[in-house]
Amino acid sequence: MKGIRTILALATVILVAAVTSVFGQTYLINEKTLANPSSNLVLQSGDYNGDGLTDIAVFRPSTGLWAVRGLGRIYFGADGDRPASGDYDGDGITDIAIYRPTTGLWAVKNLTRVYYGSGNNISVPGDYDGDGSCDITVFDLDTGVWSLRGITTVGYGIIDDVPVPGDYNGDGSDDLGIFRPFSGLWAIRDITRAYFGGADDIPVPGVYRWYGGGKEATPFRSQIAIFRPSSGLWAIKGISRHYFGAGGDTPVVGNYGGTELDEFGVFRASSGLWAVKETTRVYFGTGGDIPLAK
Ligand SMILES: [Ca+2]
Ligand SMILES: [Ca+2]
Ligand SMILES: [Ca+2]
Ligand SMILES: [Ca+2]
Repeated sequence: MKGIRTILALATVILVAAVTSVFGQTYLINEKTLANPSSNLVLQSGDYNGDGLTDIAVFRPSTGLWAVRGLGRIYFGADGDRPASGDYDGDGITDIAIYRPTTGLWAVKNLTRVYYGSGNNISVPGDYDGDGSCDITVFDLDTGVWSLRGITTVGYGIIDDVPVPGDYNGDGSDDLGIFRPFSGLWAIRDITRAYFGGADDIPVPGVYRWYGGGKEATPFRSQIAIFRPSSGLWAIKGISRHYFGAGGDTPVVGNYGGTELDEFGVFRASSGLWAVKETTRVYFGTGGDIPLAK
């Protein structure tokens, strides 16, 4: 998979972002989880039917409900679980998964259950070895240590850093990266360091433009980007600045429109509005019941 995701303390909002890229695939899947304290919904986009398009989806931790727009609803997980979807078997379809911080349980629906992680770890699934399958990975918020199950353990980051993994050089493997809110530092291991954004911003790396010569050159290269909830600013480093959304909106990023690139959008908890720039506006998920898919 491939995509984008973290824990960012933004007031009481927790952002867990993970980007992943599927090596050898012709599309990009982004996965994000964003907790919305007012609605008890966690956005968990991914490509749940393998058509190459990001699906609008939510997870309700209190009940374990997953609802994917147009596809269905199932129960998987329990109160306190964090969604950790990814393409764990490499078939091009995002698999529903949870991480249970209290015990370190990873449960991937129909595929596996393992214990990996403890303490103040958060799940940061991604394809770090570039084999096309999502790897079970945790990031220690206290120490900045990344533990990639069956692959390696690496210290990269310090306390209060926000993990922003993604494929920043377009080689098909997700790269370790952190965003440091107080200084705006982005550090992508072995690739780049830059200052972009700051403490009021949510990191939203994604593939917003073909890099360099276009799709053929280096198709899926994650770009450094931030969303500023106070103003609705979307700033993509070296590329563009747009205003989209309003104060309090939650950013959503994914290939919703079929361009193979990421579009940016927002989720508005008060109404359940999903608005994706130049692509779609739908209502799905609110502070109350989640509407039936379809
Ligand atoms: Ca899809
Ligand atoms: Ca899969
Ligand atoms: Ca992998
Ligand atoms: Ca890479």
